[in-house]
Amino acid sequence: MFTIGFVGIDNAGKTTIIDIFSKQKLSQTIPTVGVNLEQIGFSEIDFEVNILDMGGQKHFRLLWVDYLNTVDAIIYVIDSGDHERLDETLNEFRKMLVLTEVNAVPILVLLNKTDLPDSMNAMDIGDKLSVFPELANRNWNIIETSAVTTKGLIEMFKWTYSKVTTKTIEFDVEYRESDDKKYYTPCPLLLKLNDGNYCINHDEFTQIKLVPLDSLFNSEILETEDIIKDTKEEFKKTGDKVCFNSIFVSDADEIIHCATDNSDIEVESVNASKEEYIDSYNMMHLTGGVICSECLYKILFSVLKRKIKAGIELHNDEIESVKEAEQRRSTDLSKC
Ligand code: G3D
Ligand code: MG
Repeated sequence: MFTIGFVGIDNAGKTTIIDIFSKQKLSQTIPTVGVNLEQIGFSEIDFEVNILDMGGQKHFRLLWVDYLNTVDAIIYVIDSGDHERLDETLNEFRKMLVLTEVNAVPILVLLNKTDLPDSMNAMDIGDKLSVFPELANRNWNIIETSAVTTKGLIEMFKWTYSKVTTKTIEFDVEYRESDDKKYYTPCPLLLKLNDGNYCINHDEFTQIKLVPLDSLFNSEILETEDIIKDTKEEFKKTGDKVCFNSIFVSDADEIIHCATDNSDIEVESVNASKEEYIDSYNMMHLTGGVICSECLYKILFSVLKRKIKAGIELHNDEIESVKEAEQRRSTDLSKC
């Protein structure tokens, strides 16, 4: 079994990221006391790891030294939105390099919270880190992550897996090609939760009904527009949205065509990029594709927060859906 140490000053997002893998939760508000050990298994790929979550508050940093000598890889987490504490985290990073000179394992730096406005980017921080002479002989890398959109978390997983096992792994969303179009199946904008299927298109978490992609390619159906129209009408009766469980992505012009509402989405106009959506889908897949009402509430709530920050007007039904999720969450905590 391999051991990975998560290090970084307090509030960087270490526990939140670990929880996405271990508990499929999106956030954790209790600061880590001391050092926590989690064991996480990924049965699909026969991979089990110990995760050490090392408390980042000043008085716990002394504990790092003992634990760092037991790890096979280090993940150092930096809050990209916290300009004020940048010097502090760079100093701790350098101390950590010195502490691990004997056990000089690979280091991955996560520039986390890149969903925040005014966040620092990997180029700038990478430049600052690379001047440390202690880093010269180390196997290291830096990636941008977000525990909110799950951006970069697949890359983090792939990197860590390849460093500790010396094997590589691919988690690609499956797609099929027809008329030069790539149809992702299942759709990367689809979240399969235990209380239904949700479409995360346009930052909305709309509950939808699924129509298998294959019915779109059935040889008896010549006109896909017709099946979209018919099915939409059918579901109008029930008040549900219909999803064809397919997203057409045009690589050339960065346009996502959504078969749910037959619309084109410009990737720039949505909060996350196409790759981020696909990563989010992959992450769900990796963690079992299921999250409970507690987490659903957190996702919905984070969407509202992001909209408020961006100055977007909220609809009443969005607020109602968060209230509903909040209610389900309090009665459904046992599933977490
Ligand atoms: P730590 O374990 O490194 O000390 P935590 O940090 O995991 O406890 O996270 C600290 C706070 O940052 C939490 O906020 C958490 O939700 C938030 N956070 C973690 N990752 C991200 C991210 O990628 N983006 C954003 N926007 N926030 C993140 P709260 O308010 O719960 O204390
Ligand atoms: Mg913590």
